[in-house]
Amino acid sequence: MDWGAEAERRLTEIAACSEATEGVTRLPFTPEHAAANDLIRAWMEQAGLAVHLDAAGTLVGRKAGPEGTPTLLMGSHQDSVRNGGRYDGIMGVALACLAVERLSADRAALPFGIEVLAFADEEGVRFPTALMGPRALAGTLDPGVFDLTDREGIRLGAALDAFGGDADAALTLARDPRRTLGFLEVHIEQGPVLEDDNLALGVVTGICGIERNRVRFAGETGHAGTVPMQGRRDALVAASRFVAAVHDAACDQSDLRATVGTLDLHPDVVNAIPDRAELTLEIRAPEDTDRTGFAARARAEGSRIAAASGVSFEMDRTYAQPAVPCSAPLRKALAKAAAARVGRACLLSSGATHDTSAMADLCPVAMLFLRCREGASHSPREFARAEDMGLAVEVLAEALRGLPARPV
Ligand code: HGY
Ligand code: MN
Ligand code: MN
Repeated sequence: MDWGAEAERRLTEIAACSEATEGVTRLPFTPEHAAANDLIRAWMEQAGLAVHLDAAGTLVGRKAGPEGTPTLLMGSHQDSVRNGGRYDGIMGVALACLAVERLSADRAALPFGIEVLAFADEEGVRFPTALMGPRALAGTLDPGVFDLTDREGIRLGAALDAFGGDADAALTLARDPRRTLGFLEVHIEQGPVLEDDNLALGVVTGICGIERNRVRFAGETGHAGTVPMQGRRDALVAASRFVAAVHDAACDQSDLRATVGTLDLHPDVVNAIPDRAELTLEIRAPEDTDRTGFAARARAEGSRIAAASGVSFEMDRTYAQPAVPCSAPLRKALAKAAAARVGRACLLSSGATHDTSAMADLCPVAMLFLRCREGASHSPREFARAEDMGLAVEVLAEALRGLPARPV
């Protein structure tokens, strides 16, 4: 089997499960998600896995090991950002299924159980939270997330239940760490490091921490033509000053990233002064103290700008995931398998967050990165080579063969 070509075929097919034609838009608990799960179910069954949807909306493919042995978990997320790429997340599900198939082709019986997990919602694009699936397995899921709503006002819990999950039962999914060998995730790098080093694969050392904040400025609306400029309480002007101040402050901290990715206005008409401006501020850093310190300074600056503009200011954190180191023994297993196949795989950190970030609260974790053309991701331009995907299947299968049947 040409594992890379098969991976490319599968990813091309599943990319059509999208609500948009420019890139891929596949949000959790939608018809596109249901269509994608039908294809993923077939991948899992072809790999000889028994498939079920768990209460948190994760599609689980499982092959039990010998009686009493622990389980090695693999997988990634099925969802995408809006107009995203066809590799972010879903490639990790496809390659994990193919690696299990690869092992079966060799009749290689593993001394432990294996599961491939297709998580519903890693991006947190539809709802202002993320990582619900891995957090359910890690036992770190906050019940409050089920009351968060999307832009149409639909509660996450209602969307999950309607999709076939069960919000109440999702809180009881925590796995036993003693029976979990680890979690391995294969993912496109989403950056330029491997391509610049002319390398197909890399082994991740650690994943940055992240938090998302909902920021609200509220002032007073009025007629755009009759209200004098002096004394206006314009929410958008205050928000704009805040965005510029946060951006400039982040530029002074080399390994910190601060992004305002969304902005909603009210009344949002051409000839009225905005009385409400709501935005999201996302902050990432390898060190959690850098991230939380930056958030505190942003909050103070927002209050100062609001007071000077005669408007009110609120900043509420809606999601946070600490930075996580990857497990040295699992990293070694991936690096050894990669060295045997491709000569070497560099070590690199991840500025993107992943399902692995939350799985680290359950078990040892590790990630294998694939080269990403021009580092483009969260974009229709995202691309991974079929030959690199074929190599990743071989390396993942090789790494699994090398793992002991006891927690590393
Ligand atoms: O945003 C991220 O880092 C990931 O792709 N969800
Ligand atoms: Mn991803
Ligand atoms: Mn992503």
